[in-house]
Amino acid sequence: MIRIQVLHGPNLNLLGTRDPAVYGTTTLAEIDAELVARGAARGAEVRCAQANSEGALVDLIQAARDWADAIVINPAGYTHTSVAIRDALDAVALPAIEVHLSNIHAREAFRHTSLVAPVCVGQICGFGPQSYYLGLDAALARVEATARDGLPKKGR
Ligand code: CA2
Repeated sequence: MIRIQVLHGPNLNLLGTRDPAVYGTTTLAEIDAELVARGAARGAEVRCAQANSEGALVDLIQAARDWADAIVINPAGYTHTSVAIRDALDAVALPAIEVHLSNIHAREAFRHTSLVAPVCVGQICGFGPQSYYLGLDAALARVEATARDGLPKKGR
C-alpha cells in the first residue's frame, strides 16, 4: 500500500473561517477528508497534519521518513523564508510535491520565490483545494512510476 503524508503550514488551520476572498470557504478538515477518501479509492493511505511552527514542520517531515513513500506539502508562509524546511525535505529525500491554494506567482513579489521548490518534484498552485488533490495524484503517480521503472535519471 502506498503511504502519503500531507503537511499543512502555518495559519492553514484557519481555512474556511477567515479571508474567503483569497483562500475560499472550504475548511482544512474538509480538504483532509477528501484527500483521505481519494487516497483510499486508489488503495493508498493518506495522513494529514498541520503545524504553525517551523520546528514542528521539520519534525513532521523527519517523521515521514519512517512511514511515508511521498510528501505533499503546503509550507504556507514558510515557503518563502524557511531554509530549515527546505533542508529537512532535502535530508529525508522522499519525493515531495509542493502545493499552494493561490497562484503565488500572480501575487506579491515576495511570494514568487519558493525556497522549497528546488528540493521538490514539482509545484502545483492556483487551483484552490484542487491543488491538494492534484498534488496527491502527482505523488501517487511518482511513487507508482518509481516502483515500476526505478528512480528517474533527473528529478527527485
Ligand atoms: O496559497 C497558498 O496556499 C499559500 O501557501 C498560503 C499562505 C501564503 O503565505 C503563501 O504565500 C501561499 C498563507 C496561508 C494562510 O492561510 C489563511 C487561511 C485563512 C485565513 C487566513 C490565512
